[in-house]
Amino acid sequence: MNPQLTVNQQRTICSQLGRVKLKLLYKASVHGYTSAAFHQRCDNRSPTVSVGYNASGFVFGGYTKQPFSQSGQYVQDDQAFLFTFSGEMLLKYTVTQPVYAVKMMNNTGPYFGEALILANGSKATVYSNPGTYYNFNAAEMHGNDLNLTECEVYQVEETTELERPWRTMIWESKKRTELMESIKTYKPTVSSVSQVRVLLVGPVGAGKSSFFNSVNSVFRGHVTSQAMSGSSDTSLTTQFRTYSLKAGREGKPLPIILCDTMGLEESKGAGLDIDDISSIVKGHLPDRYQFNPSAPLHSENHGYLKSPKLKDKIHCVAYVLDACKISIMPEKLEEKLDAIRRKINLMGIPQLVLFTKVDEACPLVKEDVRNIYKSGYIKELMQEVSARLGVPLSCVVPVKNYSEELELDVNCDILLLSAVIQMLRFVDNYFDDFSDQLSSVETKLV
Ligand SMILES: Nc1nc2c(ncn2[C@@H]2O[C@H](COP(=O)(O)OP(=O)(O)O)[C@@H](O)[C@H]2O)c(=O)[nH]1
Ligand SMILES: [Mg+2]
Repeated sequence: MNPQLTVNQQRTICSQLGRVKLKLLYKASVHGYTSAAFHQRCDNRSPTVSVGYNASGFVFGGYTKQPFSQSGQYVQDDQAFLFTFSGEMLLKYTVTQPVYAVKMMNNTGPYFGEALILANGSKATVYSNPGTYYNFNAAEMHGNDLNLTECEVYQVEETTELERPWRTMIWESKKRTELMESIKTYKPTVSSVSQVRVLLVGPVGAGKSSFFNSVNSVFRGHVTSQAMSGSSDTSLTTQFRTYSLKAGREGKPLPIILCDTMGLEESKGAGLDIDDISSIVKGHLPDRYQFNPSAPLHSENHGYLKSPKLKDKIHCVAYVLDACKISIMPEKLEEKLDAIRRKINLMGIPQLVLFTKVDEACPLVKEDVRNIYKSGYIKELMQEVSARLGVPLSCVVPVKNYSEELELDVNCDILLLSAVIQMLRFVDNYFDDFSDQLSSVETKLV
């Protein structure tokens, strides 16, 4: 179930209500425009934001802190308000007689004063009567278009702050220097490999390219964007790219290469598929390999490496997932990820989840990245991603990539660098297993 409110609109509403987030409870196009469906999903829930949408493009509704019911009574709420969006701006119409703020009727959707009813009488329509307990201008609020194209009710949830962080992090610039140093001086335990390869896999727009750019920026000392990033519905990256990180502008290459792929798309035959990933992981594809979603890979294709060495293979897979989208992840995508994960498991490659956009997901984190392990909400989301993907919670690492900012921030850097360190630890595990296997083969040969 996808919210129709954009992330920006949700944020704008939340900014009126404190450190909160919105959770979609009821969506008329999914559950029906009936009062029964509305009450079944929304009764006893509070606070809520009810939203109507019409074909003229208006987005409007009401907020109440009182739980919905079917008592037939008015309920007092001095904080209730109606609203509409004017462009990106929220226009608020506060309740004029709080005793009549909300009416708890069993035969309608959300009912504010005598002023506004959404999904009136189990129909996709609005009842609008400016002035009765709320003052608003009808043309401004909904353009006098009283037919709904959608109606949604969201629950307002606190983003809880935990008493103690659940993972320890040191947020000091000395720590950043130490982390950078350990990455620069990292040496794979297998001598034939000088740079380890980490594959980034995830849906379009999850932040794969941004992660490479962000880590590269940390080492450059300012924000850079070498890998094309941006929002687009289908994959911007259609080539397999391997990006070597550098220790500074003219510095030596770091011992880690991030491999950026075309995005995973939920539909079959679009985006990266499981066989492509398998070829990448086995080391068959060269840098700049051009994907063609409609034609499968072929060993005769240009540049295909027939007998890749250990150094060409992938040594760790990172699933890049957007924290804001985890609870609305389409089933098809979940299935695709599941199939990939099984395959990678069989190959014995360590896997982790890079959990991006934690700033967008949680106002506490947006305020200060150091709240990352204090946010109860982020913890819940990380638990959810762990359960959905079947990876242990200890394999989920949150990051905030650089997206709009021009200057580096020491705390963001520390979070990004910690993710890289985690990747290197996972790679070490892989090489450990690998040398164990090698030595058992040698023993057998002897
Ligand atoms: N706020 C925020 N935005 C991000 C983050 N990571 C990526 N973005 C934005 O998300 C969009 C898609 O990112 P991109 O790296 O191109 O995704 P890709 O398709 O996985 O390579 C871009 O507009 C980025 O600026 C993040 O951690 N926080
Ligand atoms: Mg990309």
